Amino acid sequence: MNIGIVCYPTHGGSGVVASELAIGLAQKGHVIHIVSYAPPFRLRTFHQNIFIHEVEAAAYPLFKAPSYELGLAAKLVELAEHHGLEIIHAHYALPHAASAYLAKQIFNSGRLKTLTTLHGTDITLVGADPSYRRVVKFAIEQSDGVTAVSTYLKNRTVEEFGIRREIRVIPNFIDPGRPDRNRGQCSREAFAPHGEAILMHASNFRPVKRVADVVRIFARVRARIPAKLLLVGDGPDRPMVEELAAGMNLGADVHFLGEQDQLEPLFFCADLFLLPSEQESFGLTALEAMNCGVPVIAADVGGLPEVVVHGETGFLFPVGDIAAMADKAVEIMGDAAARERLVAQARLRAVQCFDAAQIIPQYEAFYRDLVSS
Ligand code: GMT
Repeated sequence: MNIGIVCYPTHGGSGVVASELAIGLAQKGHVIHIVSYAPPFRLRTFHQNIFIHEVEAAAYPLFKAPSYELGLAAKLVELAEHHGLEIIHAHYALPHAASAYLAKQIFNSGRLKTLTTLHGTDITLVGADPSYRRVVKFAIEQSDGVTAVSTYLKNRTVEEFGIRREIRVIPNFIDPGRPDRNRGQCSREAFAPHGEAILMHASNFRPVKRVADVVRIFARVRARIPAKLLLVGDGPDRPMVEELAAGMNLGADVHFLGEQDQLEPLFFCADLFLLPSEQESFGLTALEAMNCGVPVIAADVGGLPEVVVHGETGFLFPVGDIAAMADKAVEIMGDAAARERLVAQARLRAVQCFDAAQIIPQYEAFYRDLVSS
């Protein structure tokens, strides 16, 4: 098939899922056109059958800002006309699904179908804002197909927007081979020269991730056992988090690594992954940690319970319960046998339930349903 994938190019989960889906589909012989405002970071190396198209949106003195939405729609129409696109797969409703709808109307042929994948904050945060919600609801209702990355997100979409149409749940996925390709690239000793425990967190440092909680959990852990913290990512909360860590005299034990294209090398240095988010429709980083055999301590919210099995592959606690999260981290680090069980179960669940080889065919099947309808 000839598939257009619209996504964000940045270090966010939706861009990672879209890029990995593109790679998996291209390996199966489909022709993939990636449409975004920059090449997605996971697609900066060459992949056969993947073509990258950057959207241009002209500035004009009358405009408050160039219209990315219109530039995206125009690019999609061009691809439909000149490259025979059969499907536009919009990752993240806003504005991608709206631009896909517009492109379909302009192209005006039954041949072009649209599929929207809802990822999380496009429904729970920004999409629910009164300034966008009517457009998001319309775009979801008008898509030929809609998927959500968790049952939680599907239900939340139905409640939040009163959607009645079918929404298929297709969970996010991992490549079970990725860990082996990234083993041994990170020196544990460089971060923890005296055998300290290593805790890790990775996110876009937005308020929804509660990175300050990560630092406070770490402070409690470090007060009881020697430990280091790896903080991966960047975003609006980073200055606040840096100040907090310095103010708590954690400076030398907290490593701010900034944005990293590959998390796997770092997972191999980590003993535990922390994800205490306020909201998480799925928690792709938790799944990626599990794929590398890293147990997860996370908030019991959103779709995280569909990924992390409490007591088996990690532990879930109420949002903000930093005392319980820290106690559990210390307990796990003090019990080698229990940690080993968690490590094995985390990897097993990632591979058994979220292998790309099982999930990508679900998208292919959906594309086929749409193309033949
Ligand atoms: O975490 C973010 O805010 C980024 C966002 C994105 O679209 O990149 O992540 C959302 O989509 C991911 C991929 O499906 C999910 O794993 C994340 O849980 C989800 N984030 C939230 O719901 C906060």
